[in-house]
Amino acid sequence: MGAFLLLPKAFMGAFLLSFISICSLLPQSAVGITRHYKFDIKLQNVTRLCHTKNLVSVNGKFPGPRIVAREGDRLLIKVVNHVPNNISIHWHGIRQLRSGWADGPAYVTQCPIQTGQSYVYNYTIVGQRGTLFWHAHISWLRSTVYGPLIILPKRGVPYPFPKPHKEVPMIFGEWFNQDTEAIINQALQTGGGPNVSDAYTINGLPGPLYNCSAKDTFKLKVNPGKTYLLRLINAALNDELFFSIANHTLKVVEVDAVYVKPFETETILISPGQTTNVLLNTKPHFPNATFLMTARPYVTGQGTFDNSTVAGILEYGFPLNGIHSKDLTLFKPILPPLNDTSFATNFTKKLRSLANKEFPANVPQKIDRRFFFTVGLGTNPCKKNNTCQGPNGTMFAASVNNVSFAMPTTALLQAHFFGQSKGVYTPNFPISPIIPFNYTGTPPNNTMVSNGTKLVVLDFNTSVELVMQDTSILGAESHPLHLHGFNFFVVGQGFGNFDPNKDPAKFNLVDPVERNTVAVSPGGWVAIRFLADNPGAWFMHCHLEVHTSWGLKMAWVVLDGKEPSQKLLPPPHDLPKC
Ligand SMILES: *[C@@H]1O[C@H](CO)[C@@H](O)[C@H](O)[C@H]1NC(C)=O
Ligand SMILES: *[C@@H]1O[C@H](CO)[C@@H](O)[C@H](O)[C@H]1NC(C)=O
Ligand SMILES: *[C@@H]1O[C@H](CO)[C@@H](O)[C@H](O)[C@H]1NC(C)=O
Ligand SMILES: *[C@@H]1O[C@H](CO)[C@@H](O)[C@H](O)[C@H]1NC(C)=O
Ligand SMILES: *[C@@H]1O[C@H](CO)[C@@H](O)[C@H](O)[C@H]1NC(C)=O
Ligand SMILES: *[C@@H]1O[C@H](CO)[C@@H](O)[C@H](O)[C@H]1NC(C)=O
Ligand SMILES: *[C@@H]1O[C@H](CO)[C@@H](O)[C@H](O)[C@H]1NC(C)=O
Ligand SMILES: *[C@@H]1O[C@H](CO)[C@@H](O)[C@H](O)[C@H]1NC(C)=O
Ligand SMILES: *[C@@H]1O[C@H](CO)[C@@H](O)[C@H](O)[C@H]1NC(C)=O
Ligand SMILES: *[C@@H]1O[C@H](CO)[C@@H](O)[C@H](O)[C@H]1NC(C)=O
Ligand SMILES: *[C@@H]1O[C@H](CO)[C@@H](O)[C@H](O)[C@H]1NC(C)=O
Ligand SMILES: *[C@@H]1O[C@H](CO)[C@@H](O)[C@H](O)[C@H]1NC(C)=O
Ligand SMILES: [Cu+2]
Repeated sequence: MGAFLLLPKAFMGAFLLSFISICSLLPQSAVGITRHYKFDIKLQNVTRLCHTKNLVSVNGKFPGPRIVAREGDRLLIKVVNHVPNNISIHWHGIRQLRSGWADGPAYVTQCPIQTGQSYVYNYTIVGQRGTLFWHAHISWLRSTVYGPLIILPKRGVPYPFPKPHKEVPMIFGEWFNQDTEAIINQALQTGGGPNVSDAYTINGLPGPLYNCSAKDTFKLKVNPGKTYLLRLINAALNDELFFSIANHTLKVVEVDAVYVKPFETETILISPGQTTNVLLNTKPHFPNATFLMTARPYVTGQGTFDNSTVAGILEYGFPLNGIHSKDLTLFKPILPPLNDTSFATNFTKKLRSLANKEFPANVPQKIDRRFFFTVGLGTNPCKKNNTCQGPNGTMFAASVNNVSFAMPTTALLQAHFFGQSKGVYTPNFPISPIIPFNYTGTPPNNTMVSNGTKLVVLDFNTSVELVMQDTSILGAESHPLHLHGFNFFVVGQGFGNFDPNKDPAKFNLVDPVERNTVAVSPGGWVAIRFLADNPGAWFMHCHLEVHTSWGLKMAWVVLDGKEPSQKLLPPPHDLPKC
């Protein structure tokens, strides 16, 4: 009966009887429907900050179209490539149970879709509801090719919080005046750090704090005394972001499409690859003021970065009584300092799974395999006989356990599925650092990384514990690590070197947050657990795109189980070829 509360009062009165009859016919486990989308990858002229850029877009939209589905639905998304670039699309955070061919990272689960070609991504949303997003997963094309992916609960199933008056996706991005493909290609040539963005954006709009940008401002028009669900998504290329709304409190209710124990905060921290649903209760009466909603980065690295601030405007829509909103007092939020690791730590500590009967936290309690990975930057020798622009004339690199991942030229998943891994990858990714050192102490003299296309192979249903340790080799830095194909539980986090004797005793195995992207603390570590119940080849990488480009990535292969229902399905007939 609780479901009645979800309906607006007028609706309830008029349709109570028919609602009851429909409800009784529809069991909650009703299978979903199939939803068809078409993504035409096209070039589109977009002007921001007085710069016009011919950028890669989906259906001529920037940001791209919104996908809305329900838990249990099947999605069939036909992607047609009309641009000169190769493309592939990733459905970030979707589990892709047995449908790994639809995951999307180029050269991992598929060859890219070439110019003039198309591919139908075909997958079912199983056991997930909340906010996710989709984005290009090749080179830096996700800088303009991204959009929200919203999964509503099954029909008739309420949220575990009061039904909001309205739901509003807000997707953060980074705007570059220059072509981002040129930026990363040049950086990989010179070995130096790539140029930083010119602005941050909310729903593609930089807002009034930039030159020539006031007309490109995201406005959220609200009524007093209502609850709004803001679906926040960080699609920025290289920056974690603080976000706050002046004079309003946010209640966090979900991250990465998993409900959390609600808590209130003035400011949230959101890393690239993460999503956060917050409830915004508007003021009970028209406040005679407007409020900025701002975001700017949380920065731990040593390089240059975009320290600018994106702003949107929260505007109370009525009764204006002849007052123009521009005449109202405008309040600005105070965001934490750019380097506020104390805030970041306190915020992430508050995130806990609901862990109740309806939404249990199925944390693996018994562990089959343990892994310890260092993550961080390093260097490669300068290939040319001149000097490169990385540290001391070298080239910037990044690695996991000192292996800088070399992308194959054919997709890992095909190589695995057809038993043709020879010459594509080797199954010998180091389970711990080959040469242990003081990871967060004085950096070692030798900063050079090794490279290879090395994978970890896991048996089906292996329960995994992975500790990821930041290194201080070129400065301690926060790295938002994203795992494809799984959610994981964040059972522990700390600073300094992980202590395998002392730290596990402090793990939270009761209600740790469950998510798909977690930031390794700068100069610290994070411990995650997951059950390898999804056969396929699964990418894991830093979601700061610059670090991914430098090699901070690796992949897992999860073998088929014995039962037919535990095996990867064969590839679709239209799977792109390399
Ligand atoms: C974008 O602008 C350029 C230069 O003005 C023009 O040549 C081109 O046709 C435009 N492209 C689109 C897709 O509108
Ligand atoms: C989508 O995948 C399912 C499961 O493999 C398959 O049965 C179905 O035919 C596919 N649909 C299309 C349109 O390819
Ligand atoms: C907004 O917050 C500021 C600073 O805390 C306060 O001075 C002001 O009165 C508040 N305004 C409204 C309309 O809530
Ligand atoms: C951002 O960086 C520029 C250039 O380094 C500096 O001049 C400016 O003060 C910085 N702004 C903020 C808000 O830190
Ligand atoms: C609302 O604000 C405007 C501008 O700050 C002011 O002129 C006006 O008197 C205010 N009205 C009320 C009802 O407070
Ligand atoms: C953060 O930056 C400020 C000003 O740049 C500096 O004084 C402070 O020591 C820094 N804090 C940390 C934790 O690095
Ligand atoms: C973080 O929490 C600690 C302990 O509660 C507190 O001392 C510190 O001030 C908090 N930091 C921030 C930035 O709120
Ligand atoms: C760089 O190497 C090329 C051959 O690899 C050689 O011809 C050239 O003279 C070298 N330049 C310098 C400045 O050493
Ligand atoms: C660069 O060289 C200087 C002097 O040899 C050394 O102190 C520094 O640690 C080196 N930096 C890196 C990143 O290797
Ligand atoms: C590692 O280096 C840090 C910073 O210099 C130091 O505090 C710590 O004691 C060192 N740890 C070990 C195990 O040597
Ligand atoms: C690193 O270099 C310093 C100075 O060149 C030297 O004294 C030290 O022995 C070196 N350390 C190692 C581990 O090679
Ligand atoms: C990988 O390492 C080998 C051997 O050290 C080196 O020759 C090669 O240039 C490296 N490849 C890349 C892409 O860094
Ligand atoms: Cu990183």
